[in-house]
Amino acid sequence: MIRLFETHHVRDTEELSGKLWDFTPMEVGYEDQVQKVMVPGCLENLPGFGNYRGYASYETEFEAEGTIRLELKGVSHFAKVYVDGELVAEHYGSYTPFSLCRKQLKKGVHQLKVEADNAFREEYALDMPNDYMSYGGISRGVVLERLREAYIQYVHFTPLYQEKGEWVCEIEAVCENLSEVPAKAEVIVQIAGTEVRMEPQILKTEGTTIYRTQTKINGATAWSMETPLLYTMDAKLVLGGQVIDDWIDRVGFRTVEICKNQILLNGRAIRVKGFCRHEDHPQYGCALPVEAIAYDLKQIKDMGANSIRTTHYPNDELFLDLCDEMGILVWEENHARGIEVERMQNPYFESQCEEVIRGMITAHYNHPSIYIWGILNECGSESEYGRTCYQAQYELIRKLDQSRPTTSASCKFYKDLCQDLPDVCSWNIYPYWYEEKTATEMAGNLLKWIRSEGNGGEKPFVISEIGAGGIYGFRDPSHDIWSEELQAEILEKQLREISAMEDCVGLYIWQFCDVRVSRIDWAIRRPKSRNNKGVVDEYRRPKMAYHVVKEVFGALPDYREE
Ligand code: ADA
Repeated sequence: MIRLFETHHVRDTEELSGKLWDFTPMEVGYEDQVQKVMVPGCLENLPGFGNYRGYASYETEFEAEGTIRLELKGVSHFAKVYVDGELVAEHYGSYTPFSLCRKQLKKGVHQLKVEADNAFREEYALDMPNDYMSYGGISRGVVLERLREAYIQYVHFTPLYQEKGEWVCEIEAVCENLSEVPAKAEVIVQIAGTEVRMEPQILKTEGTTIYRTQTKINGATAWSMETPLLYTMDAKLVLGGQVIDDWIDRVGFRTVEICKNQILLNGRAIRVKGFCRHEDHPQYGCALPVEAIAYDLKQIKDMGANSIRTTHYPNDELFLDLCDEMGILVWEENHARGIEVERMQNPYFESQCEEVIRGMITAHYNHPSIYIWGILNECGSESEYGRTCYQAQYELIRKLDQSRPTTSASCKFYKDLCQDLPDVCSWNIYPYWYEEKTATEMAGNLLKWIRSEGNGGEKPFVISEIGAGGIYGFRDPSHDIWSEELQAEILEKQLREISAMEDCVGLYIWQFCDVRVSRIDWAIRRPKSRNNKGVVDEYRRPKMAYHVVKEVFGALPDYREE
């Protein structure tokens, strides 16, 4: 499954994933392991491939004639794509989609081959052994689209503000002409009972043609945590009086603003009760089927949480579709965890970060659940060089999206040089676990510093990680380290102390479930080769901490004024 709804009625699309592909490992020692595997899926979850690093090839066939577009939603870490034996695309970036068009295909059956590489290489600046597992393979869906002479690349919808029951919105449609001749075309968008006809334009033969308009939409109900109402936005491309393409998405009418030290959703100050979540599962790796994602979200809601931070990369659109429907606020972040200044100076680092940001925002722009963009978790924000990267990336985000605030989770206590740059100051703290101090002390002192020498001014303050380790089933009356008892005890203190802080928008628990960590560098310091700070274990079995979170979060309203 690619999305939770039909994205085209006019364009002829076919999911190429959701079935078995021919799989050939390309590394030495695996020659006899040629087999059929399910796509999407993770390499490491195939029997005998738990620690595979390197290239592997995936092949399938499709039928087509004329112009096609292939969209791959996620291949880790690097992909080479071949159609009928010809290399037609290369892409680095495990967590963002990419696409390619081919013209004049002869009628018949065609071969698609994807070579995926999950090795750690110098030129893959964002992937390194880490406190999570960077899985390999075709981990998200693959779609084939049969196109006509032009098509809609995407449509972005921005609800700006509401005025006497009428929403003022912006619509931007980006179209590409695939033919050799310029042609006049119109884009007509149906949304919430309103038809928006965009000024006809000549579709250029080089590059894209952009349609933009501001429009008023009457009577739409706002999207919120309690009423996550979605509307279908159906855009049609009309050429010579004929509808030749369409592009359908779901949107929500809502605003996100910063007002002094608060984050406002539709004008109301929110209280963030969140979880950090990795895409990780012992059976599926990062390629969780939609049913498993939905189960995670059910547990998260059951504990009274209202937000998820997609640590530490952009997530599958199925996850975002579910969050849109379930009224869960999403902090979506680019792909970078713990990259210190030396590695930030890798010649590929900045361009690869920017590529991920571009891919993430372009693809996920319309999801009403995303209320903030995050970048560069715990990277080199204490250095002048690091600051130039933070600055460039915030600028890029603001160019691509003015409707959402920005942030970044830091751990560079009293040394961070970047607190003036984002809209929200976010900090990862581990009182009672890595630090002896109380949460009140740690967060309080930090906040004082942010508001003064830290240069963060009066901005909203969020605790972006807080938590403690506990191994499922290890019960110990003396509350030993790694016991469920100690984890529950620490979390309770952390949650109660942070929630009592007036000048703090809220917190994200590290983390929802236990996750596998890299064998290199990390497994040695993590029992069971897992980061065990989940409130459920890797199989989603609740630990004692689950009930503590449910009690504390359950008693706290979603908005701060209540
Ligand atoms: C960091 C980091 C997380 C995780 C966590 C931990 O703050 O952002 O990815 O590694 O610490 O468990 O120590």
